[in-house]
Amino acid sequence: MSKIASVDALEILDSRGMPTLQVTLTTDEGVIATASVPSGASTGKKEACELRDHDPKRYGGKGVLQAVANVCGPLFQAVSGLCIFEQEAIDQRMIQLDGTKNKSRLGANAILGISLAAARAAAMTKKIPLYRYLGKEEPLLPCPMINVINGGRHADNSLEVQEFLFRTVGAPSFAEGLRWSAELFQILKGLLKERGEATSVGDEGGFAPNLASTEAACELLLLTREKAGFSSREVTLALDLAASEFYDEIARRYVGRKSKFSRTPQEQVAYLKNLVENYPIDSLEDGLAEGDWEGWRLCTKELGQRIQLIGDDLFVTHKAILQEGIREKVANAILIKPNQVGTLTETLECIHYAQENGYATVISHRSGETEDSFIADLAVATRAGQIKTGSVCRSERIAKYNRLLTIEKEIA
Ligand code: 2PG
Ligand code: MG
Repeated sequence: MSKIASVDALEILDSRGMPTLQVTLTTDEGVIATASVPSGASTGKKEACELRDHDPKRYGGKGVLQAVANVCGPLFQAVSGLCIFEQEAIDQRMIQLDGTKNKSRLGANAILGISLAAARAAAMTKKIPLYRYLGKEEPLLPCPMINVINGGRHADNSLEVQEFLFRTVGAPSFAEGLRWSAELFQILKGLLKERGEATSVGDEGGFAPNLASTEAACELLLLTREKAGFSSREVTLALDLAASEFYDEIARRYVGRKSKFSRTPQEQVAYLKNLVENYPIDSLEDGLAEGDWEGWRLCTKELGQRIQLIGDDLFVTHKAILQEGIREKVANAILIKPNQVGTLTETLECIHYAQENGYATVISHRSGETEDSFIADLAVATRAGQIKTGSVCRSERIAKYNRLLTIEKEIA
């Protein structure tokens, strides 16, 4: 009993209007679970392969009908009849059938859809919440990292840095942290309006104003914090530079695409140091590019004792790359995105490995999201400590925060 009886998939749209997958899995006991797969804009080179159709007549080549067919055909054949509680066996079967290093034959998007739907079906079968099924220890609510200003690839504005975030590190509960964040967001909106700046939002729900520089954005966030009445102990700033997006691998230089600068890796580290000295920033993500391990090493040496240094494109949720990072003393935290690796089992392995080695873990959304709130349960179950799932607007982001509010009430 509790065996996988059927699997179906549908091409749906993500929050950017791009096609992605929704997978529905049914067990022989009639339990029906659905999961959807997100998609990123600023992707790491070593991410598992997101299978797209490349048919120019549909969605500009971005359709996922082949991935849908893979779910319904070969992947279903591979997992059909497996016990729903054997997550590792389910994932392993799919990995084996795919047979490539980066899941490029059948698609990490197709594989992840089944992987997540299987876990959800298992929780439903046991009649327990997903976070209880996924976690063996006491659940822990994460501190939110709220992305209030979007730049880089996530907005058509002047800002090079992809994400400016508030961290409500001093909040006594998740609900309070979220309230603080929502209040900060509204105050920021007012300040932008006063200055005649646009209050339209980017892909992840943060504002996308045409501010003059990274520093100008940080100043504005400081003013916002002050106006909202929060201290430096209660609310801190974080940046995701997504620096792989502006690194020239041949010249080995960081070159601005929206603003004019060209820096060597050493200069980039000095620049980051300067930012941390001038602003209450206690977390930097992808401050260096994925291909610049020299720069990463230097940055970790200079700043690793002082603040959180998160590897996103750098580690792409791959345990083997994280292992190398730990050996090389690179970064001290990892961003976790299940679709970067393509199965729940590998995601959990990577989280546990990071935690065992003293690296902080931040569970993350993608810029292209759906209303699926799986990562909220994942964050609680794994005691990740932090979650980054966009701003406090746009329903695909809010779905995760609202799910966390529900969980917090449930476990109180
Ligand atoms: C990031 C993510 C999520 P994307 O770089 O951290 O915020 O963006 O999904 O575009 O990779
Ligand atoms: Mg990132």
